[in-house]
Amino acid sequence: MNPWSRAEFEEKLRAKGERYHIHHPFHVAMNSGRCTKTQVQGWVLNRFYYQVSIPVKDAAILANMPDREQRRRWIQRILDHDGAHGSEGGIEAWLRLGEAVGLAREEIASLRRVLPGVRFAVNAYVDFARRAPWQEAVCASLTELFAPDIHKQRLANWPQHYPWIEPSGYAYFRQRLGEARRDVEHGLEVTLEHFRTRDEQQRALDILQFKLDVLWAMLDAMQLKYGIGEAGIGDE
Ligand code: AHQ
Repeated sequence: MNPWSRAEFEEKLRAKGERYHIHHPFHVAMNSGRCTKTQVQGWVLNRFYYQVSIPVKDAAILANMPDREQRRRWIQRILDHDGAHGSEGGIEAWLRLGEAVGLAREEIASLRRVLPGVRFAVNAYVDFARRAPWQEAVCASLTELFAPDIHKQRLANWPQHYPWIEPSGYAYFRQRLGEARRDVEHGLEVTLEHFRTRDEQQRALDILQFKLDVLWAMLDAMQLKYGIGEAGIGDE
């Protein structure tokens, strides 16, 4: 079969957005104000494991990148999360989100309450990034094609739905808006360039589906534990 044109290939990648976790029942409930404080806190607590795993994942990809030009661009992702001269970084901003929803920093940072399903899904992503060719791991990060919408949705809806959340906690979503767009530019360039034959292009779509499943499975675990709206099973 003939490969898709670059435009068609990009279109197929973007069409995967219909399976993005913005459509997961937990996020739909959260962004329409139907989550309890416990459910929002559970989400922040569990997502922290994803946040602290991102720079580890990105460092694994960096180690697999032979090209200096690619490393110079990719290394910025690690600094965005770990912080660098002047900026506190995304991990610190997420801890502030945790405090803004009424959690203690130590409770979040300890990772004690991260659910098995969340840990399992995040570890699958990091392990994939460690052993896959670096271009495939870059392709997996393209779920961020759809991330600006979800950050914008939170910034638009949460203040009115959850007035008890301290607004300073929203800094993370705001800073990701610009970072995600810049990340995706690089990720798309690598992906459209690397996956050439029709089979390779299909492989790219399958990799993106794997990462969509990682994000979806995390929310499945949270929904099972915390429920949605009404008090969930195991609600403390
Ligand atoms: O805050 C997020 C982030 O820093 C990243 C990095 C990127 C990757 O390398 O896979 N993916 C990602 C995502 C972040 N936030 C998620 C959200 O829902 O807030 C979305 C997630 C993604 O779409 O992969």
